[in-house]
Amino acid sequence: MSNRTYRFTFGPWNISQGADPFGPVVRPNLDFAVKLREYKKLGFDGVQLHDDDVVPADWNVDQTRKGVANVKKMLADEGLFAEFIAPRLWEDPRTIDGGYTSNSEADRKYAIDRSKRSVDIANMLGTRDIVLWLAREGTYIREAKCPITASQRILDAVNTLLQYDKNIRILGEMKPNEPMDQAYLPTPGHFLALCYRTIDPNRSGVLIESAHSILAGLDPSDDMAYTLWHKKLWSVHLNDQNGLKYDQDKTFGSVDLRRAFNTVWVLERANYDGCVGLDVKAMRTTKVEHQTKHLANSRAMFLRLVEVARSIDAAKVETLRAQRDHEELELYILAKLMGK
Ligand code: 3MF
Ligand code: MG
Repeated sequence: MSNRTYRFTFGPWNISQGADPFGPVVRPNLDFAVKLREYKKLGFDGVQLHDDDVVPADWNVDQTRKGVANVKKMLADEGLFAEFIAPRLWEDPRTIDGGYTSNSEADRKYAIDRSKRSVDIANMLGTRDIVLWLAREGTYIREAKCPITASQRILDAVNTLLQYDKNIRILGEMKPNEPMDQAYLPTPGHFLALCYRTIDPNRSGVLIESAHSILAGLDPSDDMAYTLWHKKLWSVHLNDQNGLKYDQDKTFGSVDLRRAFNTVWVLERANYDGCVGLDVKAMRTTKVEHQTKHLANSRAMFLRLVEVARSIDAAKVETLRAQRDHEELELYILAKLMGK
């Protein structure tokens, strides 16, 4: 078992105002600069960013260059690095029915142009990773789009970006539903298959979010193990999820400790060397003075589970496996999780 240290990251959207579809904000807005000052205090090393977390999407080239330079300095002053840029393609009116898979040619062009601009921002901030959460690439009713054409359009979009910049990497962050009823390429496995069809499979991989796998009825640790085996797990969004409902982004390990343990154990055994990203939301009831606790707690849970994983007696596990004594193996793991 390794003794390496992990690099922790999260996105500024993880310090939020607590609005939900049924009620308004319950905490004041914090400026980006104020959020950045929290990172190191909370034990984090880097920042995950949407393109418009950095600069507004409608700024021209010159404004964008100056704005990005300003954010680059803000990050440097805090001793933080930018992990990735994700084009936020789901809020603009032109992507109401998807970007890459929209039926409108003009909307598809907007989505591609905005994604290319995200690549430019990534370059200026010194990161080569572009994350694609394909939020609206799906349908509310099956008949709304041609699913066969949609697959090709997503591949074309990824290829266009790989072609646009010969250095960047594309990481698909797949989620089976929400906001759409059904998303195209709903799981990491789906995107993985697409990676091998791109013009550069070596620069095509995945980011796996625990809650997204759970929403697809899959185990996040198995999803991660499979993509690690492909050498294509380049980032993670660790969190937790209480069953099949809206995407909850709960504190890592808070619902199913054993599932979280298995996630950490897999990352440890595979020598995962990407960032440990957390995509977690504070509960709506959280007071303003506690609004970053979910981040600190998720990180602490991860590190506690690393300790547990490193304390597992691999020889004992092998013996129990060979004896097919899964009852004893289960008790061994449960006892470890209870600190016994
Ligand atoms: C939605 C998500 C997204 C992505 C983010 C960065 C807003 O379920 O997980 O969070 O993580 O867009 O890719
Ligand atoms: Mg996420």
